[in-house]
Formats: sequence, structure tokens, C-alpha cells
Amino acid sequence: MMRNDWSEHGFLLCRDLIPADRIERLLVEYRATVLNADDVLARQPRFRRESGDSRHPHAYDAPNRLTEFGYLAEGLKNPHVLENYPGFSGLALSILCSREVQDRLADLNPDYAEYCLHQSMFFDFNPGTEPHQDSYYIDSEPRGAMIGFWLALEDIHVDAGRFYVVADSHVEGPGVELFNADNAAYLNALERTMGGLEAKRFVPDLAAGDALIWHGDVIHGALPNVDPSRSRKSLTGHYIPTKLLGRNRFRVYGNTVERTCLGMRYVVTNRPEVEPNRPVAIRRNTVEVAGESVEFLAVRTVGGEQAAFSLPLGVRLEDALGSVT
Ligand SMILES: O=C(O)CCC(=O)C(=O)O
Repeated sequence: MMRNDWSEHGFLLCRDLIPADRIERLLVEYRATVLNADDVLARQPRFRRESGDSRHPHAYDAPNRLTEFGYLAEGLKNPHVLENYPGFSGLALSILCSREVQDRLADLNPDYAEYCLHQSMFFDFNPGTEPHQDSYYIDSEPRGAMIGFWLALEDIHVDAGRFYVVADSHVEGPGVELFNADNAAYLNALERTMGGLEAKRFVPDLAAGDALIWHGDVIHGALPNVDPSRSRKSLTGHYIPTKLLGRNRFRVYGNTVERTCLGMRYVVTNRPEVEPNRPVAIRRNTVEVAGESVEFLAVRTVGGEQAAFSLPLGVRLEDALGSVT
């Protein structure tokens, strides 16, 4: 089977996409700040069947919990808009919105030259991720144009819980009819489907800087971690063509608040109607990243989830970070 054929198999393996020095900068900043954070951060819910939640939780807030080996036990939701960690968010954004990512996305479908980053995740450690399709949780409106992106931030050890995609499952997997099922029923159905698709599970050996890109309907997940001394550092983005709106199973995101980084749109929040997007505090931050002084503007808006981040007016991220192309 050709492993790299986007149109046929629904995913793309990109070796050496992001240079090591940019990943190292992000991890240096992560270890210096976020890993030791004592505030409450937005977490990415695991795709758990036992949650019994018919409305899959959007996110939850929790203080850092470290594993016995000192890794962050729970993944971060939307690391690109952490108001208290603008250096980390800026570096994550500079990767997620990089020219390298933009170019790969633009090549996928002639109808969509430009994409917007709608959601992101950062993992230091991962106990395993149940097989799922992103389009159950986040998709474009009309459906079918959402793209997932997973970047290895270190060489992922075979025992660390490698990420996988199931080739062709965007065509052979369950369709949207299953999307009426609640989260637990959906994940159970997916597991049954996986039985028939096992032979098509592709578990690449990813080194730092390698990435996988997949169609939103492609089934994917991560194998269980079998050696807790192994971290599994990764950065994920979910992108939707700028021409289209985003949506979840319940509603269309008709009113997202967006900003631009390196020429790419990114969503600050898709819930402005819940908490109005009114800045209540603006702070200028200067952080040292790998010996360089990087200046950012942190914007807090009404309500915790409205946390926003942006560069000071007139300062381009390239200028702040040095060349990132
Ligand atoms: O990194 C993981 O294990 C989960 C990520 C994922 O499922 C996603 O990006 O959609």
C-alpha cells in the first residue's frame, strides 16, 4: 500500500517538516514556564468511553499534575492561546502557523488555498488515545474539509504510545450517521469498526520534526504507553479552510474571534457569545527564549476561556522570533 497518497488513503507523512532548533526553543520555554505552572490551565479531554457524557466535554480546567517521571500528565488544550505563557504560545503558534504547515495544507485540495487554525493540543506524556474521527468533535461547515496535524516534538519511542492513522478509513470508516450517537456509543462503535480495519493501521516511527496530516474523517489514535518513563511530546493542530466555518456536533461556530500569525488565521475563541470578547487586561511580556529576548502582548478578555494572545501592534512574529522560515 502506498502510505503517502493523500487523496487515496487520507493522510500524509511529512518527514523533517519543522527544524530541530524551533522545536528545541519551544521545549526550552515549556520546561522553563508551563511545566512549573501553578495556575489552572485548559486541558484537552481524553476521548474516554467511560465519561458517559452525551455531550463530549469541550475542555476542562485543572492545575498541572506531574507523572512519577515528571511529565505533564494531562494534555493542554489550545496551547496557542495561553494568556499567562505568551512565550510558549508564541512559539507554538510560530510552528502551527509556519510556512511549512501552510504550504502542506495548501497542497491538499485545490479548492482551499488557505486554512485557519481552529484548535490545538500539546502533550508531554500520553497514556493512549482511543480510536476516533476528529469530525465527530470538530469539522468544517459544510462537513468534510477539516484537517488534522500531529507533530512529533521528540523521537517517539515505541513504548511511549505512538500515534497512528487508519488508512482509507475516511472512505471505509463510519459516516456521519454515527454522529448522532453519544460519545460513549460512538467510541464503542469505532472500536468495533477498528476490528475490520486493523490491517490498515499505520503506526509510523516519528522523529522530532516529523508530522502526520490527515483528513478529518480518518480514524486515528495513539497506542497505550507501556513505559511511563517515556514521554511523548507532541503538538497538534486542527485546521479548517478560511472559506468555511467550523462546527461541532451541536452548532456551527458562526462568530469566532480570530487573529493572524505569519499570515495564517487562528481562532482565539469560538465562544464569544458565552463570554463577550472584551479585553479586561493587557500586559506586555518579555521572555527569554534560547538567549533571545522575545516580546509579546498578553490579552485577557472577559472569562477565563476568552484568554487571548497577540503580538504588540506593528511587531511581526518573524521579527520577534528571528527567521522562522
Ligand atoms: O496525540 C494524541 O494522542 C491525540 C491527538 C488526536 O487525537 C488529535 O489530534 O485529533
